[in-house]
Amino acid sequence: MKALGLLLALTISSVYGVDRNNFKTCDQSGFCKRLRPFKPEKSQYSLNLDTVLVHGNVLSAEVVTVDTGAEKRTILWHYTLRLSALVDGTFRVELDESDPLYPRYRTQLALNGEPKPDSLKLVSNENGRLTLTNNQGHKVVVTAEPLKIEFLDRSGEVAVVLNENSQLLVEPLREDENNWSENFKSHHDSKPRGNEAVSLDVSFLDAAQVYGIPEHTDGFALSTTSSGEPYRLYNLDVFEYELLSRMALYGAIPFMFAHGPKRSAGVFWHNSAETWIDVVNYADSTVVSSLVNLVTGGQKRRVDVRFMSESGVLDIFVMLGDTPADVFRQYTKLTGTTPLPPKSSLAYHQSRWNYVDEADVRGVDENFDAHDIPLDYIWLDIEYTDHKKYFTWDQEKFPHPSEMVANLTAKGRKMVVIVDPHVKREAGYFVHEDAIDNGYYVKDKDGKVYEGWCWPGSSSYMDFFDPVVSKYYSERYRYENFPGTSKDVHIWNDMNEPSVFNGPEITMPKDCRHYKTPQDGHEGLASYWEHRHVHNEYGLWNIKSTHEGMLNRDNGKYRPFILTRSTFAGTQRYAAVWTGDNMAEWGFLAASISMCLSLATAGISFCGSDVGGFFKYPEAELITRWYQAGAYQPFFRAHSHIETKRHEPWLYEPATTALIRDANRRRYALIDFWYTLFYELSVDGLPVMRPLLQEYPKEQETYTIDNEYLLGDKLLVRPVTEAGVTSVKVYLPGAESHTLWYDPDTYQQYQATGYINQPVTLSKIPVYQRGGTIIPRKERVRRSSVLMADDPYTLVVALDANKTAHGTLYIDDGETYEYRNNRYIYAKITYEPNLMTYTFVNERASYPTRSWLERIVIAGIKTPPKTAKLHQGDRQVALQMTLHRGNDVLVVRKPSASMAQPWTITFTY
Ligand code: NBV
Repeated sequence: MKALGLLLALTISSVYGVDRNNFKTCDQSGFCKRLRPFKPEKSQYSLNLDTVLVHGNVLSAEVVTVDTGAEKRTILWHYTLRLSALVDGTFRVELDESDPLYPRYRTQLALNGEPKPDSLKLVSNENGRLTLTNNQGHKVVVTAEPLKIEFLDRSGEVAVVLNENSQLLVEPLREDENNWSENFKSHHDSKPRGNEAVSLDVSFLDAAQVYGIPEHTDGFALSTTSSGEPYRLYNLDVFEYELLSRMALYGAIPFMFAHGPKRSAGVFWHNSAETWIDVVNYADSTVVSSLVNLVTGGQKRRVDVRFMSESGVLDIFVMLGDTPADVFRQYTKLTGTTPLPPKSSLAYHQSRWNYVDEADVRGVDENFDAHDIPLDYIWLDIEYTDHKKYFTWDQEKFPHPSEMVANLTAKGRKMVVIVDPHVKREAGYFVHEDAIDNGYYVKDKDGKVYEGWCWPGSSSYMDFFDPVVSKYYSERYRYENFPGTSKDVHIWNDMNEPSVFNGPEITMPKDCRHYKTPQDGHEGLASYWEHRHVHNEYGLWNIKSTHEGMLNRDNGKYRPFILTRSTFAGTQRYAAVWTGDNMAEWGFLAASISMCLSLATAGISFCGSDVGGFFKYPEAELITRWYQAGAYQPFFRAHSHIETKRHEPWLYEPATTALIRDANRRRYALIDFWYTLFYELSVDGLPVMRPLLQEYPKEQETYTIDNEYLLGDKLLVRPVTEAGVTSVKVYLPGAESHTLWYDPDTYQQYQATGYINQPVTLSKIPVYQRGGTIIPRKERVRRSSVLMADDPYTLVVALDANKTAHGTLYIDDGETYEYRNNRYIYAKITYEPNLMTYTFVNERASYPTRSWLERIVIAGIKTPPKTAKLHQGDRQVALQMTLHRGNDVLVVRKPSASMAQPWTITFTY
């Protein structure tokens, strides 16, 4: 009964919208309420200059808090400060108690290994100030009393300041008789260790805006929080989440960057506990001018932020830019980048809660063929399992999973199945029995197995923090343990915030206990971590274990594809992400852009939203626009709620189906472009889906644009997110550098002039190829991307004002790690009026692709060449050319060069 009631509450609501009562405001979150008003005139923290030691790349010193109210200097508490210089202009500041009562939690999985050191030199120690430099020409000035740390850019200007507003705080752990417990609704948090919050203010000088700290539905540029709630980072399953909100959502990535005409800078708050962040942008009209004058002397370009976390050590990375791209690179240096995904995962995915049985799956698969719409993956949601027991199948509805999968793979298609982290507590269910027998579950505050309520009913949760549990869980993905799966069955980890229907804020109680590596002398409270310390990285432990399992099931041969809902810093190393349970409303289509942009800058490029919306039924225009947008977003999947009317592409009027087909075909024609972008992401960590300010950091109009974006530095995309419009405003950046933009369908050329009104019809959204770029296309769209592997290429050369262009192309087998053994091609393609070249960046690498060059389209040509000749090995062939449009588009026909070898084409005039 209880289950049914909950299910009804979760699935049926006449009025859509979040139930805010389920989630804490800052005032209802003990530490946020306690810390937010903390704005002392003077910081209590001061550095003891006699203790300063600089060794290697680290400065260490004792920091004490002094009672600023007392007549005599009274020391309250002792801390240890570490300031380290890391490569590429990154610094790290750590502050922990010198002798804590219990060790404080240090986030474990966010960093991709130990950060690489730079040198740190102490240049001077005078008048209570230490000046240090790294190898890159940055300076750090540490003022001892009160403690303040200033980071100077290469030109000697202060870029970032820590503790300028005296909000540094590390609450010492105390042995106390006090009862620290807190209540929220009917939930009690015993808080056995008492208060242990950490907080720090960060000032970004000369900044026009700050961005990041996903996941929120607020815009890409963050807003001033003084008159409302702070931004909250706490992974939560927020049912029917709302737009333009700073409430917590599924993901929590404590990375933020600031940008202004002078420079960019970033910070990474390395903490996995519940975190709230205040923002004051002095340029906002909501900030009273007396405050602006007081703090900035009337200088409006400055943003102050403040991080407040419930527990952990204070650990912050400061990234000194200079440009947005520099900061993104610095951040992914720390937390890792996205490894190359299976190529097919960049194609189109069809999902629904649920495709109900094997016949249903077959029907969906066949309908895509019948309607000539390409498709790579069909997804199965929770109903495929035997009563929500993951790693099993419903024997009645899915009696032949292997055959079902084989039927798909025969067409070059694949499958994704869901595996949630909650485990059904049912006698006889092997996962549960193993977990009980071996103590694999997370424990409650009293050390007994924690029991929550989720889809299967009574559930418990794997404690992935224990390496034995992670290994056990990863082994569930072995083919022999999960019959019906194969290398072509990939995994969706949902509900991994974790979602607990009857828990506080629909998640796990904070006083639950997790495994901690045993250490001598660590007993009682020191022998486990509380869920409070680790909450935001729980999902990351879940997908890490899944990833390991998927790698091992093939002895490391094939690349796994995983989709996760919960995110933390570092998620990009394992999984793609989607924006969760959105709604079939125009606002959610728009939000998919700002949310994915924010995630992309925080390292997670592989992002998309449920195309068409999860809740509610999308009318024809909305679903059309959503497919058109999704086709240009990294993760492209339609998905919907179990109770919505089915809305697969062929269930609309033929005209709408045709528009959807066209949108999908556009994606497939560009599949090699996408794959190349993801290869480049795996190497440089830079966003695939880019905010305009990344490529045009000096253009101030770009600072708040979040309804259009760039794919790499090549395509500009402006999805239509408004109903019934016949034109949209588009910003074409690059006026100063005389940038040209081309419509990829008509090759019409646009000069960058800032905003234009672009007429639109229902047939497509505005997309522009930047002049100076070359983009690979495959014009023969087939029913899946795999079937297009050997197809020929068209290269679209869009000329810049100097009549030149360049591009890249990545080719490999699309699914294995053989590229690590040099079995790939990464080609540089350049065009100059006399010469076009296709050369391999890594000459030792090769791949025997059967693809060939079918056509070159050169747009923006003024003087057409008279002859063109292909040179490949010993072959020389005169090529035919035709002129099109107003004679400014040249097509070089059938060069027929093999793409497995370099080639050149010479032109004469
Ligand atoms: O597994 C069912 C759904 C899934 O379809 C959706 O994509 C997830 O975000 N899941 C959430 C569970 C609860 C939905 C109300």
